[in-house]
Amino acid sequence: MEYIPEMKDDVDSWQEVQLVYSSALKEIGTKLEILNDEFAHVHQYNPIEHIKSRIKSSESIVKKLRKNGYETTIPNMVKYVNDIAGIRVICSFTSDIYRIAEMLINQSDIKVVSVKDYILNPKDSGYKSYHLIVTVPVFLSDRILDVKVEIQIRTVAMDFWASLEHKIHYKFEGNAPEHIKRELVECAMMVSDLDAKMLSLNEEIQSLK
Ligand code: 0O2
Repeated sequence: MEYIPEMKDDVDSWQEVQLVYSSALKEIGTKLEILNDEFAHVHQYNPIEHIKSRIKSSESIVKKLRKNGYETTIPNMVKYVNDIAGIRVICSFTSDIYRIAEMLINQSDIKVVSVKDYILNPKDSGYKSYHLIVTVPVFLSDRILDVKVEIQIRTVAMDFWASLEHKIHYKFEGNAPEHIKRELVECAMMVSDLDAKMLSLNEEIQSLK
């Protein structure tokens, strides 16, 4: 059942939205932890370095709705903002990103809404990450809701780059000086080289075992 918030007063509705989305984050977080533990059991290493999750602030949601020309109502938040619940999965190697994504989307209760592979097709900024929007069932006392969660999967190096670029983006309100943008693109290339080298080193080590 698609999640459509009940029409109550705004404060009550926002609290319900937070409850529903934080439950969805717990469901996805647990699935990822189980996959990581099982992977470590079978392959003797953890593909996931760490996981960060957050509920988008009401201010950011309102900003996104306004940017896309929607009225700022609770039903519009749920309908048009796909990343109210966001989880970021930081992996050791690029190959782990695809493994984790595949293992997760193969689960029968997960429905894939969209996939954006910014590793295969990086943004002009140099941004690389694998984005999935999925729905996960949340079992409440009287209903089961399919709730959207945005999952960003990237390597430690990609995450390092994205964090700095995000800070710069906000500092200059999207208009960073050209030389900084250029250097960021160069750094993104170094990140790709580093990820490729670390992956091939790891594969060599694994083959020796
Ligand atoms: P914030 O502040 O991180 O929450 P959609 O979310 O699908 O409606 P969009 O922009 O098409 O809109 O989705 P996309 O491209 O999948 O990007 C979603 C999120 O990815 C962004 O959320 C960022 O977190 C991250 N992201 C995308 N592009 C970049 C980039 O060039 N640099 C960095 N550092 N992060 C990026 P928000 O809501 O834009 O921002």
